[in-house]
Amino acid sequence: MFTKEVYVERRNKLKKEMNSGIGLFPANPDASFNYPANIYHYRQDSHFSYFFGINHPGFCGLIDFESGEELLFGNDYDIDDIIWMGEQPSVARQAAEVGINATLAYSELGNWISKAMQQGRVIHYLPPYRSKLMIEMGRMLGMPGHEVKAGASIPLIKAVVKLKEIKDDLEISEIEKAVDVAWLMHTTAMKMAKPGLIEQEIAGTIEGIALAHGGPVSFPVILSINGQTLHNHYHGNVLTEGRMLVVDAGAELPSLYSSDITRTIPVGGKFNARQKDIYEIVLKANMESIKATAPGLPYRDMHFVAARIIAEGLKSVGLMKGNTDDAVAAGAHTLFFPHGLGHMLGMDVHDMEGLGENHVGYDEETKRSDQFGTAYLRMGKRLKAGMVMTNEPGIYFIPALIDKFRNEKKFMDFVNYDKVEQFKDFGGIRIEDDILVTEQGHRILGRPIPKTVAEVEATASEQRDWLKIKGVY
Ligand SMILES: [Mn+2]
Repeated sequence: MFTKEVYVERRNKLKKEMNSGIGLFPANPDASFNYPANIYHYRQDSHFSYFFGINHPGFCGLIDFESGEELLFGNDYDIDDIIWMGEQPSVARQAAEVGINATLAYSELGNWISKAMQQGRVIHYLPPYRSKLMIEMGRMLGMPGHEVKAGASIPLIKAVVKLKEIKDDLEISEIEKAVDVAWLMHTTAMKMAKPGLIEQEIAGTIEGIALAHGGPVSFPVILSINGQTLHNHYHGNVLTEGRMLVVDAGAELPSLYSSDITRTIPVGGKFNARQKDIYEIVLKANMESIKATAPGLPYRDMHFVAARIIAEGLKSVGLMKGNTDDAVAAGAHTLFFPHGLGHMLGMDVHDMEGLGENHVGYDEETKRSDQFGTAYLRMGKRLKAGMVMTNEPGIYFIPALIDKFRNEKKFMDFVNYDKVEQFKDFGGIRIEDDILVTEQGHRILGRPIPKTVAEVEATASEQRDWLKIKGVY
């Protein structure tokens, strides 16, 4: 948790954006997996954490945007809780630590809200995503649980996006620490990517590195020799020479700030000629689109910088043909690059995605494309200093997509399908960094993680130090 001034300032800024009604910020409840008392690792809601700091369930924060009053609802622990979980600070003390003086028992919350609603006050809340909370909020707001999400406040969503899209120095330094943990995760994966290992041995080890630094992974580890599947969570394959391992993984810190990094590693430590050709194209797309990143430009332009480099590169190796600009305008590159360049990053690995991608990644001026592939671009809006987002181009050979496009005779002028057929056993390559937009341009966050062919091959040729699971910051 940060100092109380941080939370006071964040709430004050929100009050400046909102001038009427009441803001309701519930903490995340616990979530059970195989029976009620066996619960998942507790994860606080990022918005509650941003404004109220407390990392426990059973709380709800309220801000009266008219009077400026702030109120925290929560229950003090009883003797049974203390026996099982140890002494816990009182609600009043936890509230004071984040600069709130008024507290009430959680059981008072429902009454408090109905009274406010009877007085005609508008209750603003962000869209809930956990069904338990939807049911509870529905009960308090007097509507069926499944209707709660649709009633989320657009003004509050817009205000929260406006505040949270700009990261201050404190937040940037947390994200950089999370990237430093990812550095150890990824360099360890590189050193372990030897023939004969099973994917899960590497996936489990790097997840352990995140845990050893105080947080879980920021999303389930994506690690596969079948890198053509964008989000592959199956970890049962044996690594063999001639394959590449795509590792997309990041760490979450106790402060909830996260990293999201992808590297592609040749099993055994050396890329073959065909792999190197494609790798260099993805690397160039990554590095040139990072180089072009600056405040004032729409991120969609960076996406198309990468798309053009990918199309041009694939032309140079005979997989695409025709005029590059026409190919990209037609969307022919999406056969190989069927996703967007990146997304915002913060406390959530897809920062604020739950508020609606169109509110977070787009603005009045930049609207989402409906073209296949480009529609998946989660972030297209104009950049401002302080924004943090990922840059993650890739080239994939997805046999089912190749067959589909070929059967539909799509992009016949731009794709050399006969040559593409020979790449159906290739897999995929993705390279991802976390980028801060600065006043001058941009900065790649955190300790540099091997990325060029020479750097990746050098690290992948090393032996892993089996004792090193901790100590990057
Ligand atoms: Mn990502």
